[in-house]
Amino acid sequence: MDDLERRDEVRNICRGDVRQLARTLTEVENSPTESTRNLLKALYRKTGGSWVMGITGSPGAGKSTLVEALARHYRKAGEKVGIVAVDPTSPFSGGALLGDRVRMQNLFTDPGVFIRSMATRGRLGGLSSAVDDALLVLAAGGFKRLMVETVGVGQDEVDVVRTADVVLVLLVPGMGDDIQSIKAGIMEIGDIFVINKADRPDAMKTEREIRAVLSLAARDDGWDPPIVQTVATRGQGIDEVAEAVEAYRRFTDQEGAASRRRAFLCRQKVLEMIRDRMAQQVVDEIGPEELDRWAQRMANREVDPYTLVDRIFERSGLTK
Ligand SMILES: Nc1nc2c(ncn2[C@@H]2O[C@H](COP(=O)(O)OP(=O)(O)O)[C@@H](O)[C@H]2O)c(=O)[nH]1
Ligand SMILES: [Mg+2]
Repeated sequence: MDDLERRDEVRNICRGDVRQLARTLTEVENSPTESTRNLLKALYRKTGGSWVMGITGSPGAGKSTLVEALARHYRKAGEKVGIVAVDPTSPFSGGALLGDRVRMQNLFTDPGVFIRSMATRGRLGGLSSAVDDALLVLAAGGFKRLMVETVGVGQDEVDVVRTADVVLVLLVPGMGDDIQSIKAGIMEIGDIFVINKADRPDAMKTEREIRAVLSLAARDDGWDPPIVQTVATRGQGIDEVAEAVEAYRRFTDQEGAASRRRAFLCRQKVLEMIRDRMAQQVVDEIGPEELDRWAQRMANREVDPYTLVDRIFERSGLTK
């Protein structure tokens, strides 16, 4: 199939047609085919100028609430906002209290906001390529201010936000030891730290703890991650978060760091796509049952993984 056959879809997406966007996002999430790739190729040429904010933190930290408040902030400035929530507990995915949904309703009916939730299951190649493609579709739809919400646990989720243009790590007061234990995972990917639920006691203490952890390792790029306190439910501190985000954007643009970082991420992405596509090709070639049989033999220690991969490569014609 070539681009021509999907020309109407491309046009609809670029017009920001909500139903078309929803359909295409489902296709991208579940079963991207060669035809999907052709569509994405056509869309890629229509994108650019979009900017991705990754928001991560523990379940219940207030990520969705913050994302919602930020969405309102950017809407006031006339920006179109695209949101991808990778969070099983997200109100966006319908797992929320009724109150949350009622609160969200005017965002849902605003055509300038597109919210999509994504499950952590999914296609071969994993979550981050599914999210990347979803963001591409939204960008083509004119949603230039993009936000991705993920829980800050699990490598998949961390990988997803890692590729964002700016990473916001959300913490709540009174985490204490938690900050120590999560620091290995997400502390070093945070460009901005948000202490949400600052209406609770000990927000200042938490800020000092974060400061202490951050001071252990200076960043290569010289950026000193700001810490902002918010009460997302009341919209407090949201302007400050947005200001910190713009400051970081200016910083990375100025240093040329943004384009270096993009080039680095593009390299990662290409390698990842090669891996995915080769893996898919191999699975298609030898068949999933055969793969299962080999895996069982390996589990029985009848074959070592090196020999196994050699054989599979031979079988699928990948060895030169
Ligand atoms: N007290 C207080 N509660 C908040 C604040 N922000 C969010 N919440 C509540 O915390 C709960 C979890 O919020 P949610 O945004 O769903 O968290 P997520 O799991 O990180 O997306 C909800 O009941 C929110 O209303 C805040 O700043 N202060
Ligand atoms: Mg959430």
